[in-house]
Amino acid sequence: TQVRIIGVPMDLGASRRGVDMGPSAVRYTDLRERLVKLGHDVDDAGNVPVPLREDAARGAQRGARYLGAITDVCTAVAAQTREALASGRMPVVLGGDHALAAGSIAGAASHLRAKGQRIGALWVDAHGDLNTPATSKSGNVHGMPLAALLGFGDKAMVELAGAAPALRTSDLALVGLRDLDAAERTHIKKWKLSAFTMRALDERGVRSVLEEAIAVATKDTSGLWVSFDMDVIDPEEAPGVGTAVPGGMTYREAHLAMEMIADTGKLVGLDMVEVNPVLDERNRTAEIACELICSALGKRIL
Ligand code: DIR
Ligand code: MN
Ligand code: MN
Ligand code: MN
Repeated sequence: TQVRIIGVPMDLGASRRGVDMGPSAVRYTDLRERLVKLGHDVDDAGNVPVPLREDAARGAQRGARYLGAITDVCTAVAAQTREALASGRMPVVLGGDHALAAGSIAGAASHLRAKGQRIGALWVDAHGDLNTPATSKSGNVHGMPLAALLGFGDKAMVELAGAAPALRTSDLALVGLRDLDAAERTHIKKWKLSAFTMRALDERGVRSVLEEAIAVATKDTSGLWVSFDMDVIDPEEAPGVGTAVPGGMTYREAHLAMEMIADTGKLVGLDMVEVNPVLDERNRTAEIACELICSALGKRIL
């Protein structure tokens, strides 16, 4: 596969700082060489420019801090993922806070839409990221990108890559949920989303849950995007994340999920987000992120 690494050193969407260093930390694990060893042709587009927090006030509004600046960054990210796909390359987007996915997936969706096709997505995250500026309690935009992709929230963000919604509610599955706001629970019901919590993973196991989640995201769609928030992994194993929540997926469970995703042969792009080197221990969380990307791109033990 031809792969393109795209860095998005953005931490504007979160209150805790440091995920802007995530792309460096993941590159530091020799991601590119490791993907080349798997037989891929890999290039690195470098980083999408992100304004400093100190300069990002433009467009700030109550309910969603730095929304204007984040929307601009996401627009650039969308252009990058669209361009990568148009040139036959699979985008691997390194974050950065999860707000960037409002751009990456929208760009991929617009690429497919031009061919009369739809994107499906797996949102692998402890959180739903289903708030809008009207429902968010934190004002953090990294808690809103999935709602925006589904067509809910700030108009500029919802429409940043053209026709909205970028993603249909029926073409999405959320996996690994364990920390939802009341409004997000309401949205899951109202929008009839396929949501698989940690309880589902505990009761049914990764194999069964991922089979169903993949079936949802690949039914009637022509490409699968995986948006992977590292906080889905248990913080005992992956402490370097923006917003840690106890009781997450194990290292092995996450690998199995990625291996199953690789087996579909339908992966068109991947976000790996919320790696926070400030809170990490000797880069171990970035190291896991790199290994998970390799598994999603076909690394096998045998
Ligand atoms: C919370 C936390 N639901 C919010 N979201 C996080 O701020 O909207 N997402 N941490 O990654
Ligand atoms: Mn997230
Ligand atoms: Mn999260
Ligand atoms: Mn579907």
